[in-house]
This record gives sequence, C-alpha cells and structure tokens, in this order.
Amino acid sequence: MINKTDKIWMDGTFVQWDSAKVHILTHTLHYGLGAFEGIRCYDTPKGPAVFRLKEHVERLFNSAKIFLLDIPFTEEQICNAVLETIKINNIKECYIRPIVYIGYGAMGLYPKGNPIKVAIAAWPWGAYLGEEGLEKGIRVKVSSYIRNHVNSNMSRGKICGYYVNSQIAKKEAIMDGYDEALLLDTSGFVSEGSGENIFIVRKGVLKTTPLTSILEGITRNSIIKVAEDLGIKTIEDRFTRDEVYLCDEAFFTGTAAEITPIRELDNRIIGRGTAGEITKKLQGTFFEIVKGKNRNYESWLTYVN
Ligand code: PPE
Repeated sequence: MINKTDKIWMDGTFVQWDSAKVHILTHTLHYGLGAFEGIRCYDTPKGPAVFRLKEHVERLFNSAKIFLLDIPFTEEQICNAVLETIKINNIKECYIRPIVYIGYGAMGLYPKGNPIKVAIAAWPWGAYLGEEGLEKGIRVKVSSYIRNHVNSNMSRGKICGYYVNSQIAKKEAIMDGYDEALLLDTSGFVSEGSGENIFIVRKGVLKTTPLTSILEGITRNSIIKVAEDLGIKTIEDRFTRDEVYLCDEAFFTGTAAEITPIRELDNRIIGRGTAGEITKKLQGTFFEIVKGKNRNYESWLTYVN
C-alpha cells in the first residue's frame, strides 16, 4: 500500500491527497496516452535534494513532444511545482510522480479539444526491489514477452500505455518465482528490465544496451559518467542473453530500482552469486552522490529549500 502524504499538485493548485480525483471518462485512462516521470528526492546534510530534476522534467517534455501533447506549463513551472510538492508535504526522502494526461472531453481515439492535465504526487518509497535485493542482488528471468518494436513504442518517451508490456513481463517473472523480468528486443538482443536499464561487467569493462528499444535512463546516464570518473570504461552495444549468463557482474539501474545487483539470470548464477565488486563501487558512489556526500556531483542536486 502506498504511503500517503498530505497534498497533490493538480494543474497549478494543491488538493488534499484523498480529493485528487479524475473523471472515469478521462481519456488517458481508456487509451493509455499520457507521459509520466519518476524522480527521487534524498535527504542530504543540507536538507532534501532532488536528483537530476532538470533532466527528468526535460524528459517529460520530450515524451509529450513525441506524442504531440501540449503541456500548458513551462519546464521551469513544473520544476518549481515538484519542489513545492515536496515542501508542502514536509517530506525528506520521497519518490515524485509527475504525470501529463489527456483529460475528460471527447471519447474516441482523436481527443479533439480535450484538456491536457498535469499532476504531481510525492510519497516515501523504499527499496523498489527490496532491501535485500539492493544488497545481495535479485533473481531475474528473461521474459517470454518482448519489448515493442521501436516504431510501436518510440522508447525515448516514458508513456503510460507502454507499461502494459512491462506489467505482463513483471507478473510472469514473479509468478515464476523470480524478482524481475529482463526483456529482449524484436531482434532477440537484451533490451531492459520492466522498469530498469541493464549493465553487465566483463573483465573490468561495463557494457550497456544502446539507446534503441530502451528508455533513455537518467540513472543509466549517471552511472556511465560515474564509471568514467572512476576510470571504468562503458561500451554501449547490443548483447545477447548468454553474454549475461557469462558475465562477471550485472545490475539494473533506475530511479525506483536505484542500483540493484542481479545475482541470477534464468537460473545461471552470475559471478559469485552476490553483488560484484564494480557494482558495489558504483552503487556506493551513487548513494554518496544522491545523499549529498560527494561534492563532485553537486550540480546533479536541486535543494528543496
Ligand atoms: N527503463 C524503463 C522501462 C523504466 O521504466 C525506467 C524507469 C528505466 C528504464 C530507468 O530510467 P531512469 O529512472 O531514468 O533511470 N522506471 C520508473 C518507473 C518504475 C515504476 O514501477 O513505476 C522509475 O524507476 O521511476
């Protein structure tokens, strides 16, 4: 169950959590065209700070651009609204969910004149794949479902309806006794998790999926930069599932999932079956950065107060 907070921002004003409602004929609810973001705010010695706020809001606007949704606010207004939402709810660490959706008006696939609505909620959300998963790694299964073709899902958009594919993959993985799904692309190469990007490590070099069928993850981008600064090279190239079976380390990245080690794929133990050395190093640095304990990445933090 979600950890309720006090207020939700809706189209420029705050409403009480329990009153943040939409009409049942809200267009996005029926047809899935809406864009959303997942952002995290961490407590730091200088108070709560949002990680890479600008980049997340920029991606929200890019998602809207791809799908011709005209957001009736500026990026700056949305950035400020995110900060206000955290402030008004008086929370130190939270997950923030901005959503752009097509409101009530016409039905049918062409929502002529329906308003474009925006809401922002924030609530405390712990380790997405469990505390133990974060520390020791999770068990993953290659999904029997595949990521949609790049001309079905234009993957630079973070679009509500895309997550039907993720949900069925996740459900299958959990029903089969795993923690998470790994989806392949339409050519059979590794794509990403249901809500995470993937990295593997082989002989000290990182490899991650190129930006074709995957979401352009902000955590992925951060890890590539941090790895570079630590002298670890990253290759962005396609790879197959058996390359994951044989790698030394693997991990997922995402705002919700943070840096979650993968200890098993399809019952093949990865490395020593626990979080690998490079994974731990990157994870440790990531948490230092988001918690405001690494000066070199200050520009990635937006302080709430
Ligand atoms: N791929 C997908 C499909 C995805 O949904 C996410 C984020 C990522 C990669 C990683 O992107 P980034 O957060 O920018 O590093 N998934 C979001 C939704 C999770 C949910 O269950 O809801 C998230 O992590 O916020």
